[in-house]
This record gives sequence, C-alpha cells and structure tokens, in this order.
Amino acid sequence: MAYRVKAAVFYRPHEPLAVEELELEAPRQGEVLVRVAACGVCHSDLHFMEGLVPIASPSVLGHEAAGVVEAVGHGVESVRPGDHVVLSFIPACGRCPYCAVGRPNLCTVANRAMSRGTMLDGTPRFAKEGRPVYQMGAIGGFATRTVVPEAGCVKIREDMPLDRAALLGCGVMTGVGAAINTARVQAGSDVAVVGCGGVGLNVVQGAALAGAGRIIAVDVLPHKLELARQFGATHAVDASREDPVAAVRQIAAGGVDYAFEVIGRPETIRQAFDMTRRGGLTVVVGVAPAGAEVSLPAGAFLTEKTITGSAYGGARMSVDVPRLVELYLAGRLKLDQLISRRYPLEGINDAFDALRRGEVARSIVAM
Ligand code: PAD
Ligand code: ZN
Repeated sequence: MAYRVKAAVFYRPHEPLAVEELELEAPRQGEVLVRVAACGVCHSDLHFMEGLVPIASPSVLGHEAAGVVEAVGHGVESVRPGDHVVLSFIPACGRCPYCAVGRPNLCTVANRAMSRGTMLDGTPRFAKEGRPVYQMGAIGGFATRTVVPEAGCVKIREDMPLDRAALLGCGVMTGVGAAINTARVQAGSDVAVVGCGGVGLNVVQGAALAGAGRIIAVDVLPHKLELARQFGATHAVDASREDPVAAVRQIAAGGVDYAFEVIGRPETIRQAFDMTRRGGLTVVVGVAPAGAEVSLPAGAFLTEKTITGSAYGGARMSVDVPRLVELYLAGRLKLDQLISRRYPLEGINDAFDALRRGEVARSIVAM
C-alpha cells in the first residue's frame, strides 16, 4: 500500500523547496511508518540549499523530527503503532565495527545511508510519479508522514510534548552531546562556544549541565548573546566588535579548557583553536563547505592541544534521548526557549530565510 503525503522537496541549490504531494511506500521489513508531528529547521539543511554540501536530489530535507508510529514492517520489535518517537538521522546498525566499540554515531551502515539519502537497503521510500525522492538522514522530516528504519526510532514518554521532543533529534543532541559526550567537560572548567545558534546554544547549556565554570559565548549578533546568557553563558563576546580570540584569552587567562566551533567556517575553527589554552581541547561541531581546509600553527602542537570533530554529539540515541527527556521534564533542560517560531509546512521557505538572517534560535515546522 502507498500513502499520499505532503512534503518539502529539494531539487537544486539556490531554489526554494517545493511543497508538493508525494507517494510514500509502506514500511518494508525492519521499517516504521511515522506521522510527523514537528521537524526543526537546522542549518545543515540550509547548507544543502545553499549548495555548500552535496546531497542526493530530489530529496525531502528535515532531520530533526518527532512523531507517532502508525504502522510497522515485518520484524519490528522495539516500537508499535501509537508509540511516540524521536527520529535519529544516524540509525545505527548495531553490528559494524564502530557500533561494536560503542561509537554508534560513526556507524558505517547508517552513514552510508545518510550520504545516499536512503533507507539502510539503499533505496528511499518517497516517490514522485514513480521516480525516487531521497530522504535526508533516512528521515525526510519535512513531510506529513515518513518511513524510517526501526533503528532510527527512539521511543519516548507520551507526556513529553512532541514539538519540543523534535529538537532532541538534532540540535539539542548535537550541542549538549558535544559538551557531555565528546568533550566530557569537567566541572569548574572554562568553555568558549563560537556560534550561538540552534546548536551552539545547546553546547552552552550542555557545558552548564556539566558544571563548567566560565562559559563564554561568542557570536556576531547581540540577541544571540543575550539568549546564550539565558542558556547558561557567564560571559559574552561580540565578534563583530572585538577580536574574539583576544577577548576570550583575556576573560579566561590564557584561553579556555574547551573551545567549540558551531558555525562551520575555517576562520572560526582557527579562532576556536587559538582560544584553547595549553593542553586544552578544540571541538569542531560546525559543518564546513565541501572541500574547505583549515590551517593551524604547527608550533602549537608543542602545547599539547587536541582538536577533534563531534558528529551528532557522540550520540547513543537510545540512551541519550530518554535522558534528555527526563532532564526537560525535570525543568533542567531548556527547550521551550529554543523555539523562536512555528511555521506550517507551506511556510518552510520563510523559516529558512529567517534562519539565514540569524533571526531565530530554532524554528519548527509543525505538521
Ligand atoms: P545557526 O545558523 O542557527 O547558528 C550559527 C550561529 O553562528 C548564528 O548565531 C550566527 O550569528 C553565528 N555566527 C555566524 N558567523 C559568526 C562569526 N564569524 N563569529 C561568531 N558567530 C558567528 O546554525 P545551527 O546552530 O543550526 O548550526 C550550526 C552549525 O552546526 C552548522 O554548520 C550545522 O551544519 C552544524 C551541525 N553539525 C552537526 C554535527 O553533527 N556536527 C549537527 C547539526 C548541525
Ligand atoms: Zn541538524
């Protein structure tokens, strides 16, 4: 059986998404049909739309989603119709070498599906007049319904509001996870976060949850710095008015223990590295344009600094998502304040324009 759905489709860079009807195939073995409740608008989707990062086309974008299970394919055991789920854009296989050593965010099988824009078997479930339409992160969340791998479904408590749960699917997991899982920020340590958008604000709140001492927010927009203070930043640096490296080094004598880059540009990656103190850790969260390179001062390696990337906040979704839900319901994780605007699916291009202009912490598309 096929379903008719409404979805936002990416055809080529520098064009608005087309909101149109697609066919959606029923879930195959090990797959799940989900009615999407909400999907967040992340800068990673914007990178595809701006042609900075390649993606299969045509493609349904959207990878920060939550919804309700409507049907399951053969062999699905972990969820059933009616369950509330957060979707994972890295549906880890559980068997590859990365999964086996406890690094499911690096799963070979899921990352291959992600780069192809398909389910784990190499085919997508959306189609337009019989021709395949790919799905970002094995999700394609800007749609009224989608089919995802069972491994991409994380069951959550039904008293968790689904619109806020959607944010856990990317921005919150990526940001909080970069601080807690990737960097393992130590209580009392000094942290700088370069870029305080939807993901960076969550690095700030992840550092606060970990008990960091100074948390220095760096952005070029004063209202982002104001938001960062609400999420736990103790200091703010406006990089449009002063040199952020000098400013951070002055606030945290000589630099911070952990600096996070959450924009995706070679210059700001270099800034984050330069504001990291001797022996400290630089974490690159931002996704840089395809082919971009970063240069680092070779002499700095004598200072035993470490630089690493963070993919999906080192997520172990089945463990981390329920923990984040509990923290939210206990009033210890800010999600309400992240949702600056809500758009209907028809307004999705306005949501991306607002993101491009830096107007929002996060917008969600509510189906
Ligand atoms: P966003 O547009 O909401 O936030 C970016 C922020 O950076 C904005 O607040 C800007 O004002 C700020 N900014 C821009 N230029 C500068 C500058 N020169 N100095 C300081 N601040 C600046 O984006 P987002 O938070 O949705 O995403 C941020 C990046 O994280 C982006 O590259 C996205 O692709 C990446 C990402 N990575 C992963 C991952 O797994 N690593 C997951 C999700 C998103
Ligand atoms: Zn994202």
